Amino acid sequence: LIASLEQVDRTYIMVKPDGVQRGLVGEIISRFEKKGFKLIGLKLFQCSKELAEEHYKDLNQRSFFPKLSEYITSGPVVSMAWEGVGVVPSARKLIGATNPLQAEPGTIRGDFAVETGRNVIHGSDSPENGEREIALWFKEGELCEWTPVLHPWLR
Ligand code: RTP
Repeated sequence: LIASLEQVDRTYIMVKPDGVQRGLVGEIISRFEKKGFKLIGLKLFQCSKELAEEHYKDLNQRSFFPKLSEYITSGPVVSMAWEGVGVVPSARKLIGATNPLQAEPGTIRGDFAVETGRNVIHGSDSPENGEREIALWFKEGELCEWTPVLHPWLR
């Protein structure tokens, strides 16, 4: 009841091409489901260079930007929108540090990745960026608002 008064946020989570190629999609979705967040958008998607570069536009002066764009467009990604109380920082915790060698065991990057340039997954870094990125990656009508009837204690 108290939790229901708290702000519900949305985050953009993306399994990057290496995660898709390595068969980690189910495992990753499962971690977010089991945590108790609500999936409101999901698609397998081959993105354009333009979209990848718009998504990472804050990094466009960095030396690794061309490689990052090449990486994200190298194969399909799985785009997801997740909703819940505190979902943005909590997802970042589930994901682990950007450099997988610094990510704790038990996190997605800590368990499944070695290199920063192949770190399996993306998660928005603020609720504002969550909204921005969801609007960027999903078209109108692709998100689904629904009420979990079997588990009303989860949102
Ligand atoms: P993300 O946005 O993908 O969740 O990653 P993040 O916030 O943990 O890290 P950020 O600094 O925003 O970097 C975005 C992505 O760029 C790639 N990267 N490569 N030195 C490098 O080669 C380098 N640094 C960053 C990673 O894929 C990182 O997730």
